[in-house]
Amino acid sequence: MLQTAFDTEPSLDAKEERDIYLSAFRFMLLARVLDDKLAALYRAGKIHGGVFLGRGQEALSTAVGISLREGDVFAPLIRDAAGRLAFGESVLDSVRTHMGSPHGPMRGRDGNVHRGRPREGLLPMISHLGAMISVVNGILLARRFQKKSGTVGAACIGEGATSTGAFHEALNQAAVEKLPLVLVIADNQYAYSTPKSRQFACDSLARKAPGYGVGVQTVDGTDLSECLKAAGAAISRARTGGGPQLIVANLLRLCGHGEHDVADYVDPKLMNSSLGRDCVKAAEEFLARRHWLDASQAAGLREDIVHEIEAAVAQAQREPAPDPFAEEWRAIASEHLCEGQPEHRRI
Ligand SMILES: Cc1ncc(C[n+]2csc(CCOP(=O)(O)OP(=O)(O)O)c2C)c(N)n1
Repeated sequence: MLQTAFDTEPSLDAKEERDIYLSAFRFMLLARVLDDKLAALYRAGKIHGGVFLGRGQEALSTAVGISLREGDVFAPLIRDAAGRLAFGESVLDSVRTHMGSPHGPMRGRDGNVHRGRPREGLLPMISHLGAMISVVNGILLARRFQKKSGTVGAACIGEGATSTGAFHEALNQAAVEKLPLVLVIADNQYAYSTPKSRQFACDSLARKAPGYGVGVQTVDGTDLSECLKAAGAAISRARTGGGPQLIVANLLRLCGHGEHDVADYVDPKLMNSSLGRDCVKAAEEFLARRHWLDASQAAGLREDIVHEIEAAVAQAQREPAPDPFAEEWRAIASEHLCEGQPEHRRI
C-alpha cells in the first residue's frame, strides 16, 4: 500500500514516480516467484487442495493493491497474489495457508485461497463468482452509517463473474447508494474453460457501466503504467464522492484455471496476440528503458525474493499440523471480526 494513490499527486517528481514503479514491479515479481514456488510444491504433493495462480494478471492486481490506503477494504480473488502483497499481506500468510500451518491467518482450515485478515481490510473470499462485491458494499455502507468517511472498497472479479446475478445486483446497489466501490474486472478471456463469447454478447464489458450509472475505464491489463494510472484515478474518484468506478482490463490468463488444469483449450492465437504479453517482462523492460532498473539489479531483486520465499516455506514446513482433537474448526471466530476486538484466538 502506498500512502498516496498514483494519480492523486499531480506534482509527483521523477524520484517519486520511479519509486512507485520499482515498488510495483517488486510486488509483481514477488507474486510471480511465489506462484511458481506454490506450483512446484503442489506438483511435489506438498500442498493439499488446489493451487490457483495469477500469471499474467500481476500488473493489474498490483496496481489495485498498491493504490489503496490503510483503512480501505480489498476483496482479492484467486489470481490476486500480487494485489494482496501490495496491500500488505505477508508472504508467510500465503505460504502458511497453502501448507496448512495452524499459524496462518486461517489456522490451517482453508483450501488455500479463502484467506484474509478482515480487521486489516483484507477480506477472505467467499467465492470467485461475484459474491464479494456485495460484501464490500456492506462494509462501505456500515462505514457510512458509522459516519466514517474516506474509505474506498475494491473488489476484483473475472469476466465470467459478470454473468452472475451477484454482479448485477451488487453493482446496481453500489450505483444507487453512490458507494465508493472500485470494481476491477480482469477480462482474461476464459472462465475456467468457457471462452468469453459464451459469457456475454456485447463487444466490451465497459459498455455495462453506463447502464448502471457507473464510471468506467478500459486498460491494457498487460501494461503496468496503464493499470497504475487507471487504479489511481478510479480510487481517487471513488474516494472523493464520484460513486462506483469500474475498470475493465484486457489480458490473458497465462496459466490454467488452477494447477490441475493444463489449459489446452486456450486458443494459440490469443497466446501469440498482444493480450498474451507477459506483464512482468513488459514491466521489467519498461523499467530498463527508463534506466530505473538494469539487468544486474533485476537479477539481484529476484535473488532476494527467492530467498524471502524459501525462508517462508522452510518456516511453514517446520510448523506442526493442526491438531483435530485440540481445536475448534472455525477459521476466523466471527465475534472477533469487528474492529476494536482483540486478535482471534491462536493455538
Ligand atoms: C457460485 C460458483 N459457481 C461456480 C464456481 C466454480 N468456479 C470458480 S472460478 C470459476 C470461473 C471463473 O471465471 P472468471 O470469473 O472469468 O474468473 P477467472 O477464473 O478467469 O479469473 C468457476 C466456474 C464457484 N466458485 N462459485
